[in-house]
Amino acid sequence: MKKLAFITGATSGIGAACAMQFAKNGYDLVLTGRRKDRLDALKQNLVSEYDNDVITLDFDIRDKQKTFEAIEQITNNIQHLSVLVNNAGLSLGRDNVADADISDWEIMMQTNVNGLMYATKALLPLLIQNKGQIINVGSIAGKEVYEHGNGYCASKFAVDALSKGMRIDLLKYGIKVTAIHPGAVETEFSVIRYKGNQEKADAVYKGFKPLTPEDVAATIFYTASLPEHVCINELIITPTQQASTFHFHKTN
Ligand code: NDP
Ligand code: 8X3
Repeated sequence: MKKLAFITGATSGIGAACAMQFAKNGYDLVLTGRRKDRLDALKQNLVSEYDNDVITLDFDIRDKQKTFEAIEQITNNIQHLSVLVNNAGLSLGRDNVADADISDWEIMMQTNVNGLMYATKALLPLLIQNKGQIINVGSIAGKEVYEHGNGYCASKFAVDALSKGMRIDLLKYGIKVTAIHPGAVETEFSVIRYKGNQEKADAVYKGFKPLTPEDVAATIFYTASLPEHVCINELIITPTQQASTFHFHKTN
């Protein structure tokens, strides 16, 4: 029987690469994000290339009611849900706690933590029904705190804690829970973090070869392709030239 992957934050970066990876491997898809034009373009692209059903849902994952309503309206079409990739997320600002904007912290917590919980809760009945898998995209920032990482690190530490808690609580339902914690991946992430300052964003990836969104998507798919009795609980993936949030071997 065909499987379905529900991917949040599919309009860009890791989420968009996951959409391609799962489509290529025969999965039907639900793709979410706020930017409807991007979702429409991605769907058109996928449908022309692969023979899969693709549903797109544009909503703000910080909005609990909209998230539940959007999922509710497609429940009948996604009975074969087997993988939820909780990927939607962002970082805003890289400032000292003393200077950081409290609304940046709020948006990161609402998106990276609340949004992940809303999508998970809304889809859990189907995941339980199908003994599915939840794949949470955390970050190396959820493993180690770094200078000026404050609010973002806190949100990703929460993703780490939630992933571990879900793994334990959902054990009895036969659900796999996997946390993927990437280091530096070149996406729109840094442009958003630095609020449109392309120069600062580009500087993040200078002097080393960062991960591509496709590298992370391939790893995520790998964890979804394992036999039923095998679960990867967590995985930290970094560029070869990055050993921690702080240690980089920059060569040019
Ligand atoms: P991108 O900015 O390229 O993609 C982020 C995605 O999240 C977009 O599809 C965006 O969609 C979606 N998103 C953000 N806010 C909301 C919202 N309020 N409602 C719905 N969707 C939202 O970044 P990445 O691909 O790099 O990031 C994906 C995940 O990977 C994030 O959780 C990030 O923290 C994590 N990560 C990234 C790393 C990196 O170095 N790039 C490293 C470690 C982890 P839209 O704007 O259309 O709503
Ligand atoms: C993104 C990686 O190191 O910029 O989650 O926080 S880092």
